[in-house]
Amino acid sequence: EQVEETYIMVKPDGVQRGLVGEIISRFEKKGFKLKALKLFQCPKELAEEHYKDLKAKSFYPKLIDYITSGPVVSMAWEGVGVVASARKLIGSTDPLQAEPGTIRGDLAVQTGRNVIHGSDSPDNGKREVGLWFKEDEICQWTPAQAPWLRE
Ligand code: DAT
Ligand code: MG
Repeated sequence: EQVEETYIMVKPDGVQRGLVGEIISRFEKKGFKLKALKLFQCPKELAEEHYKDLKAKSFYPKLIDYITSGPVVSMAWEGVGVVASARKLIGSTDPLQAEPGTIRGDLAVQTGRNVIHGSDSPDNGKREVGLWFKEDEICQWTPAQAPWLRE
């Protein structure tokens, strides 16, 4: 089993709506390991680099405006299978299609305000954690509960 990392971000709407604690809590309770966390005003250049694969999309300018419209909460989470599991916890891109019980399914109503980002592959997890965090912002530690989460 491969230990992976994923970049999770509460988007500006999630911060404005007071959903930060609720969202972090879901990853914490699941049993993944938090490695980095910050409230952060994203500069335009970083938003563009993060979403560079979507540059040709019609919604791209609005997406960049949205992500840079207020502070975000940036997180790096680590664990076996964390990338795909986080995507399941998050739910479909369109919150109206997202299953109840998922973050978007429970907390959002529109794609353009879908409250959270999660990396879509282990490679992108690494890329995005490296993009949003400096080396000295990432903590290497062993949670006390580790032996109670995995045998
Ligand atoms: P996800 O965030 O689920 O990985 P994505 O990577 O395809 O989805 O797109 C990134 C973000 O761009 C998404 O969270 C919201 C926005 N977006 C995607 N498709 C959109 C659309 N058709 N209209 C408006 N915004 C869209
Ligand atoms: Mg994506």
